[in-house]
This record gives sequence, structure tokens and C-alpha cells, in this order.
Amino acid sequence: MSRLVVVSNRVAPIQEGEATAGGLAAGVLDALKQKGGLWFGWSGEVTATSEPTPEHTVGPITLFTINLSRQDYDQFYRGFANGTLWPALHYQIGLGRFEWPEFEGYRRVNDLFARALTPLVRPDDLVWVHDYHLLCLADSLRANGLRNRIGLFLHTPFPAPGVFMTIPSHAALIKAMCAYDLLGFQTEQDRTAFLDYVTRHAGGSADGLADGTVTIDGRVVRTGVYPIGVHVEEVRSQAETPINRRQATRMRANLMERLIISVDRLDYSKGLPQRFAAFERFLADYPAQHGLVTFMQIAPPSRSDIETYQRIRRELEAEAGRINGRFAEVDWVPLRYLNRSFARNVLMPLYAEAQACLVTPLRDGMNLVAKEFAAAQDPEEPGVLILSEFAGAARELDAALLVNPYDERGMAQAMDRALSMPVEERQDRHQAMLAVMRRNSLERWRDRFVADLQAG
Ligand code: ADQ
Repeated sequence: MSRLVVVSNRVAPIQEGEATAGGLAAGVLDALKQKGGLWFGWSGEVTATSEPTPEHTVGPITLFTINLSRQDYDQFYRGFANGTLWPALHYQIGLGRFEWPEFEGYRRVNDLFARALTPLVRPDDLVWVHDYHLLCLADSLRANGLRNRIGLFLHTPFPAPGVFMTIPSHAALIKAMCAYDLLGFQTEQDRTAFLDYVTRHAGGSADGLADGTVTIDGRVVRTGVYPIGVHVEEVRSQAETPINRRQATRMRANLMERLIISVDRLDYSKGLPQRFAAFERFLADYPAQHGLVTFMQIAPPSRSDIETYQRIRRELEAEAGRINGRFAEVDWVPLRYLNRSFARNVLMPLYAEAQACLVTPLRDGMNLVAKEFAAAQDPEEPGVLILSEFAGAARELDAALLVNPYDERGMAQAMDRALSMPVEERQDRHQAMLAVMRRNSLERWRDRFVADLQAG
């Protein structure tokens, strides 16, 4: 069995095998905990110059990190990765910007990662790269002479070619992506969009090759679909640990009888303003629910040094105040808006307490909150998941109440339906979701990707 070398933009701080919150960190850590290996990426520090930091080891995992200079951070991370790529990958082209020097900064940091990583890689290592920050890494590693198998898993969606092509450097990006041996996507739709682009706009050919494989510039690139999952049993046991449950029940005693919950990073792709508007519509259209329902939105700020993120935060604060001002009573506040993260042993029991969960991103690669909520439910008394049809998770969790996040009235109706759904229907929907999630577990995501990378 080859050693696994994992590369992601950010190496999460870990203590004895536990990572901080976040889907990518949990998945990566899980992959490494099994067999050990190396994890390489940015330290999270911005320093005078970009330079590697001393390695350190936690259990079977060796961590190598690199600091970034202010210019590298601004051009690579704030600029091209989060200012250009992230909005385009999530179909939000109106929120994107593009500057050639930022794209050059992105390439420069991919080169920097490659130069620091190359001497650490042994000949039979498997290199598993994660996410949109490192689309050019394999190309940079190849330029350094690395001949190992290198795979990329894209945690975000891959958009329709017409959207991707709004990025002026799209051709260079795709060419660089084709230096990977294996490209993994969350859903079939993402993979098809990528193959569409490559065959129609980049001269790729799929003729006579196995399904999902293309040749481009004489190189064979394989693609696959690997929906990321959660540890179903672990989530459920966190949700029902007695001490955790007591805390959740206490929290709930302070709320009203019916709790609708949402948990997201504060990001414009998550559809928060549209969700607030839908909740307002629900309050206006269903006055019988006044005094009974609380909507709790937990949204810790992320990427807060980027203008678009500051803007959405201000907008949500104003909207939360306005909606409560319009509907609150002396003994009832309909919307609770919390700008912070919570430990998983608080979050999971809270999911189990809620009657419904609103997961309504405008686009999302997968959305692990949807899966965590479903996994946390009591099978006898499950809550209802209201899920955007534009989240990757909707491809698997079609037993949720699927909604269009741009349709306020449709979402308000779904809230009403969720709160009045008979228990048999809730149980049936929950069982169907559990069955899919048990099949497409986090272990399976990891094992299939690693096996396919090795087998190629
Ligand atoms: P994210 O966009 O971060 O991930 P998501 O899939 O929902 O979105 O994962 C977020 C994780 O952070 C979940 O495990 C959640 O429990 C945790 N989290 C969120 N808010 C929290 C809070 N307030 N307190 C504590 N924990 C919190 C990216 C892609 C997704 C893809 C994942 C994994 O954008 O589409 O599903 O990677 O591939």
C-alpha cells in the first residue's frame, strides 16, 4: 500500500487526531488517520516572506506547512481563489472579479507549494490534492519532475462551461487541471459539466476510452464521482449522548415549541438573505405559527477580509433586526441569528431537537450540514430536512423536501409542510435518507478515491 500525501490549501490545526470544524478538514483527517501519511498546505499565517515552517507529527500524520507573504495571500487566496474562482464555481458571476496579476499570484503559489512539496514525496506515494485553490498544482509538480499518481478532488461544484468561461484565464486553468491523473467531483452533474468543457472547448476526446476518461494533448485523464459523506453512527451517537442532550434541552427550553434550524458558514453561496426572506414570508402567510416557531440561524463569519462577505454580513444583520422588529411579541422573538461556531457535541444534539432544518444554498458542492442533520435525527421522531435542489446533497437525499432557494413562497410552504408532517411520513423520508448515507459514507468516499487513484 502506497503512502498517502494529502495537499489542501489550509492544514487545519489538529490535536491528537481531532481537526477543527469544516467538511474538508474532517474528510482529510479521516483519510490520514487510517494509514498515516503526510499533510501539506498553508499554515494560516501571513508573514514577511512565503516560507516553510518546521514539520511536526501528530500520531501517524506528519504535517508540513508553509507561511504566505502578504502579496501571495492577497493575490492567491483573497484574490483569484476567493474573489474569482469561488463565485464562478457557484454561479455567482455578478459577485466575481478578475485581475491578471491575481491569477499570476495563484499560479505562483501553486508553484511555491510544488517546489516545497516535491522533495518530500517518495517515488511510490499517492498524492491527493483538495479543492479549487490548487487546480494548477499537478502541472507545477510535473514541471518539477514528479511522476507519481496525482489526483484532485473538487469539493465545490464545477459549473456549466458558459459560466466557467467567464473567467478570462479559463483555458490555462483547464489545461493545468489535465495534468492530474484523476479528477474527482461531488456529483455526476459536475463531472458532466467538466467533460463538456474539455471535449467542446479544449480539444479533448473521449472516443474509444472508458467512461469518464478523456485524452487531451496526448495525456489520458480519468474522472470520477465521489459524493462526500458523514459518519452516520458517530453523528447519531453525538446527538444522543446524555450530557449533550441535557444541554440541548436546556437551550431549547429557552426557545419556543417548534425549532427550525440552519447552520452555515456565512457565505453568499449559502442563500441566507433568500432564506430570511422566505422565513419572513412564512410568518406573514401563516399567522397561526406566531408565538410557536423559532428560526435559529447559526452562521459564523468566514473570509471576513473580503468585501462581498462584509456586505452580506451587514445585510443579514439589518434583515434579522427588521424581521424581528416587524413580528416579535413581548414574549416571542421569531428569528435568532448567531454569528459564531459551536462544538459538534452542541450542534448535533441541537439538530436532533429541531423539527426542521433549512439547508437552502444557491449552489453547493455537497453540503454536509444536510447530511449531519439527517444523521442526527431520532428514527422514531425525526425532524424534516428542507433542502435546496442546487446542493450536491439533493442528488442523494431526494427524500428531503426539495425546494428552489429563489422561490420564497415555495420555501414558506415547505416550512409549513415540515412542521405539520405526520410522523409516518417523517420516518419514511428519514429511513430513505439514512439508507443512502450509510451506503455513501465518508469511508467509502475516501476508499473509492484512493483505490481509483492507485488503480489508474
Ligand atoms: P463548506 O462550504 O464549508 O464546505 P459544508 O459542506 O456545509 O460547507 O461543511 C461545513 C462543515 O462545517 C460541516 O461539517 C458543519 O457542521 C461545520 N459547521 C458549519 N457551521 C458551523 C458552526 N457554526 N459551528 C460548528 N460547525 C459548523 C465545502 C463545500 C461543500 C462540501 C464540503 C465538503 O463548499 O459543498 O460539502 O466542502 O466537501
